[in-house]
Amino acid sequence: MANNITFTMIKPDAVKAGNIGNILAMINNAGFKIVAMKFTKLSAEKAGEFYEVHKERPFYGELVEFMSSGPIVAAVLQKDNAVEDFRKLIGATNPAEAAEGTIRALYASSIGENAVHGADSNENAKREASFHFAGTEMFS
Ligand code: FUP
Repeated sequence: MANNITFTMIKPDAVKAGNIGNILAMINNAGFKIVAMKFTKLSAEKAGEFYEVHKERPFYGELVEFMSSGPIVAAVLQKDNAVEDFRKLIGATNPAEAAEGTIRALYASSIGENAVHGADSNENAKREASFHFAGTEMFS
């Protein structure tokens, strides 16, 4: 299973815009199985920890503020080649550059408020999944 999971969040902008259902439908239709999911809200401290890798980047403060500004949906998804295939489904970080039909092209408004997160490697997928979920909360 290790190489076949990815981690995602439906970010506060997409939750606020009422797009949880649309995004989950796209995830299901693309063949991903939801093996863990929660509707939750990150504290600024938790968001800061999650995005620690970006700590030195100029957008870090805004990113942490945005990601803790409202509820999110966190989920672990299972599929062959999950990380790469999910990155394709969500599209480029900047929605202006995201391919047509991708989640970000459809639902993101800017590079900062870009609707969804997708892990960028198998290693990070595992780390991010266990950051948000206990082993007993995942059902593969
Ligand atoms: P991605 O893996 O596509 O989510 O993109 P990154 O890991 O490069 O960035 C993580 C998050 O930081 C993005 F989702 C949004 C935010 N970000 C900005 O706000 N400005 C930037 O220039 C780059 C990223």
